Amino acid sequence: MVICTVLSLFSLFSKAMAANKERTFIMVKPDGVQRNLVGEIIKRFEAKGFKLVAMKFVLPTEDLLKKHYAEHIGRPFFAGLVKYMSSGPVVAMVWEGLNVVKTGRFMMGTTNPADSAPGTIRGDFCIQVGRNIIHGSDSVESAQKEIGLWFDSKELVAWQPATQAWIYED
Ligand code: DAT
Ligand code: MG
Repeated sequence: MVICTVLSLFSLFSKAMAANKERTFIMVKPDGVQRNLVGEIIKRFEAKGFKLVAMKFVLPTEDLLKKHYAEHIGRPFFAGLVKYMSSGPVVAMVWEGLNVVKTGRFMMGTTNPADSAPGTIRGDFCIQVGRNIIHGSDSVESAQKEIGLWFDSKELVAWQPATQAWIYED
């Protein structure tokens, strides 16, 4: 009986821990870098309470971008999208936390900044869909694919932020 209770408590604890470890791929696009919005964007994810797991400043190749945006191959904006995304350096990041994929999308705002609510990143800092300054994974599965494309597993840093007990109940 005691063992069962301990095991079920452990199982609940493990599930909560696993949920807190969801990851997303966030990227400041070339326009966000050129417009000096890198710090502003990082600040929002940091201040929210999410944990930075990896970050790099990189000039992406067209080959990498074609893989990253493979779901859009054939769309009329695809060529322009790859050209714009390869036109300058980007800041690629992995952020971790409870529901980080969905919350990250809320923080970004909708794809077209014209529809993004004020207070969101796209709502506050950009105007057109073709210059919407930030990328964020749209599902846990996309996040896993994108993190694997942009980062080597050795680049994902294991660390314990001192703030965790003040951000999560468990
Ligand atoms: P999101 O970046 O919100 O996930 P998406 O995956 O539908 O949006 O599209 C990827 C990017 O492609 C988007 O951030 C900007 C560009 N894009 C999408 N639709 C477009 C359009 N109609 N015209 C120009 N660019 C577009
Ligand atoms: Mg997308």
